[in-house]
Amino acid sequence: GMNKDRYLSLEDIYYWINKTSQEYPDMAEMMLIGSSFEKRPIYVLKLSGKRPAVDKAMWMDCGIHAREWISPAFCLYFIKYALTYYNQYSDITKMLNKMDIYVLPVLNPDGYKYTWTTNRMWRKNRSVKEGSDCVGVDLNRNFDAKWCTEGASSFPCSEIYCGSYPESEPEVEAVAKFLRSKKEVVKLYLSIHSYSQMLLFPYSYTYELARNHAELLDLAQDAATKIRRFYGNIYQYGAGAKTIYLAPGGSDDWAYNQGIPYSFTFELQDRGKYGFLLPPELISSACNEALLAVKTITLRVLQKI
Ligand code: 0X9
Ligand code: ZN
Repeated sequence: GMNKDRYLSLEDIYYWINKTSQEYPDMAEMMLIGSSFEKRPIYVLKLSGKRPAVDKAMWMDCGIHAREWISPAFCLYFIKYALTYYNQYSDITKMLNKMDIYVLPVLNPDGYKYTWTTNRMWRKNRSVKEGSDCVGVDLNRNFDAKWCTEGASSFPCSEIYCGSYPESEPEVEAVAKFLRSKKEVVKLYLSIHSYSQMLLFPYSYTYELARNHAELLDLAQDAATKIRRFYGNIYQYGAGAKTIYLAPGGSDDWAYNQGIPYSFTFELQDRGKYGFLLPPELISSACNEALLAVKTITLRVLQKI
């Protein structure tokens, strides 16, 4: 398929999102939730089953960090899977019948574009700040969750620059605004990154444990165990601060503190052999195992809510 064996350019992704919403008008609604610093549109696809309206939803975003190309590829892979196999496979049918699924394929379009044209290893967005020659804010340090404390930097040239204030970046503001407006219905938040093969959950801004730590741990463990059993790959799992590092201002911690009780950040393949430069031949393997983790966690969350 179009997005299984190669990475898509930003233009191709925009085209793909639009085409997909037209091919599935009764299941996929294209929503414009904001625009980037360089004024590119930020689109969400709202996926729903063919049924009356429901009051539950999940959210998944991809492409917060520009160079993590497997992440947007996974969002597209997931959308394709959901629309193709609805009413064919019971797992995705159940998910779409019980909840709306909001998918944001490229949260950081300016950065993604920049990795295709100029610097493949760019991480941040492309915002310009008066008085600094350095460009970009780390969008996963710009959310309002213990903003800019230990694990982020207030230095604009840093790769983990937190920005001038929480939600200073239009990409973060768009997501935060959308999720605030939907926080009563969104029960599960997923953010897709790479690399290192980890399933992380709050908190990352503190070593303190989340209220439902045991439950989050159990869900992550179940997903990691299934990946290992079916595909052989090892995923570490746990609270972010302990499992990866202390890092404030992240979307997962922010969403969790908004009252979304199930919040995860996935770090997809690999464990460092290729790192961010995961070859196109490995896209389907990375996506298949991530899909298993998404389905495992979502179906179990559906039992709880
Ligand atoms: O540092 C990050 O933002 C993520 N790792 S990455 O290598 N993709 O940059 C981890 C995010 C974990 N969650 C939070 N820090 N809130
Ligand atoms: Zn990342």
